[in-house]
Amino acid sequence: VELVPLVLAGDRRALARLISYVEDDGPPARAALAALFPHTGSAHIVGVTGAPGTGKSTLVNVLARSMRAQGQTVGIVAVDPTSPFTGGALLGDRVRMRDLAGDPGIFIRSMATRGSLGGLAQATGDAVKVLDAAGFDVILVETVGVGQAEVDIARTAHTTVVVEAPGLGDEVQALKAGLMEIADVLVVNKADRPGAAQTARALEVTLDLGRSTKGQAGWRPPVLKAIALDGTGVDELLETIGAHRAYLRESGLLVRQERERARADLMSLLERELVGRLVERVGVDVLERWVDRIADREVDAYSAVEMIVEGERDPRGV
Ligand SMILES: Nc1nc2c(ncn2[C@@H]2O[C@H](COP(=O)(O)OP(=O)(O)OP(=O)(O)O)[C@@H](O)[C@H]2O)c(=O)[nH]1
Ligand SMILES: [Mg+2]
Repeated sequence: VELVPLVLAGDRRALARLISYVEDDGPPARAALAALFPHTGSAHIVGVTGAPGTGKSTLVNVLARSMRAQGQTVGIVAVDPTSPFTGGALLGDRVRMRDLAGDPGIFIRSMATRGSLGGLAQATGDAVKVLDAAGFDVILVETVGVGQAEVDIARTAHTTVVVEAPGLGDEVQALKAGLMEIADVLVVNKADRPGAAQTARALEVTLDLGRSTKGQAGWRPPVLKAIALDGTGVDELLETIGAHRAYLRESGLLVRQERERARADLMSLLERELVGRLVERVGVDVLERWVDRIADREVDAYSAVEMIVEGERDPRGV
């Protein structure tokens, strides 16, 4: 908690340490987050997600540089999925470190997968809050869109950029559907490769078929093309992100989003807290015996839940 004033004053070392605490969770982190909370709410949070290897890290890198050129400060949170796909990650991230390190207006943080993915989503959301409180104008959150947890992380963003690339395999097409739903902006990266125009057209068609993205009647996700490697299309992407932000403000959606986020935060924390307390009160051993009973078809799960919550002590009468 003594780190809080330092973080608010822009101390980078304190910032890094506090995010580590947040990753580990625990009471000190919670106290610090509580103290920082009143200072959050001014950053524009931009999620960058997409299939593995589409060029997200490279794109985040050039985006951050352009934002800096416009005088904005940028926090970057890269969620390391430790997935079997991370071929490009190391390279992209190393390039990013080299290009952006040393600029005091940029702070880069990788979140490692520790424990459950749900925990990762929580920790990432909290790291974003810390950067928000520390005063960064924009926070870029890179996630690989392979699972629900990553999609949840993307949902904490105001603006979600989904990165595609031409010529991806069928297995990647499958996850597109879920990603399309959360996209505010679509980018076909690697436009220097053949098939980019085709991919962009396919996305437009999918948009025509789908329509309702996040219930945003007044916003159709634009499909842009980019070459992250040389920065082509990045200005347009930046403009589009700005336009989406303006749209959120003017339509009143920003306020509604904020409420939704607050609700989701509250519910997930309540769930964790209540289940944790219940497990503590009932005891893991007793829960295991309930599991046995359900597995033995002595009782169904619904009835078991009712009895556990009502405080029935021991299912096998020990
Ligand atoms: N041809 C071409 N290659 C690109 C472009 N952008 C990125 N790449 C390359 O694609 C590879 C993956 O780039 P990354 O930026 O690491 O991709 P990523 O989406 O962050 O990858 P993961 O984090 O592993 O999912 C690297 O070898 C990049 O150099 C582009 O516009 N054109
Ligand atoms: Mg990456």
